[in-house]
Formats: sequence, C-alpha cells, structure tokens
Amino acid sequence: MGRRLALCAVVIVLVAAIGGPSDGAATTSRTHVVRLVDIEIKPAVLRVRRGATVEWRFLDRVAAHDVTSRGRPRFRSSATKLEGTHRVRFRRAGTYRYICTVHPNMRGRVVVR
Ligand SMILES: [Cu+2]
Repeated sequence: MGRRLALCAVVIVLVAAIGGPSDGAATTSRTHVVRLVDIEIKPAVLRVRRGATVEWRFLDRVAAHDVTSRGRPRFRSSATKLEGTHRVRFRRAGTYRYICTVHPNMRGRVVVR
C-alpha cells in the first residue's frame, strides 16, 4: 500500500512538471510554417501557443520579400530575401503584426496565446 502511494506521488509530480506554468496556459515547442509565395502570405493570420517557433519560407523565386515587424509587441524582422527561411520563437502572448516592405499590401499577423 505504501509503495502504491509513493508511485502515485511520483506520477503527480511528473504530471505537474510536464504541465508547465502555474497560470494554466500551455506552452509549446512546435514550429509553424508560413509561406511567402505568389506575392502572398499563407496563412496571413496564424494562431500559436507561447513558445512556438514560426518559420517563414521565401518561395517566390522572382520576387524578393521581407518580414518586417510593425507596431507592438515587436519581433525580430527578416532581411529582404528571394529564398531561404526566417525563424522567430514567440515566448510572450500578443498579436504580432508584420508586412513585407517591398509589397506593403502583404500583411500578416501572428497571434500568440
Ligand atoms: Cu513582398
């Protein structure tokens, strides 16, 4: 009986450790992909959990784009690129807006909860 109780306690401690912050909001280490293609951001609105990484993929070989943070909170913007990727990890909740400065009508946002 004592041994079973001890096992129970271990399981509870493990669950608490995996559960994350005490405010109940889960974090994640997931990576989400946003494509810049056909002079569009796909998807333009992305909802993620705190801790998620967003990877923008520059796929328009004939049109260079960038990802430039606008307003607050800010995040690390990218250079103007024809290809390659730009990754940002979002640790704090908020709505992060951005544009491509080459094509200002390319607008996106990352909503972090
Ligand atoms: Cu662009």
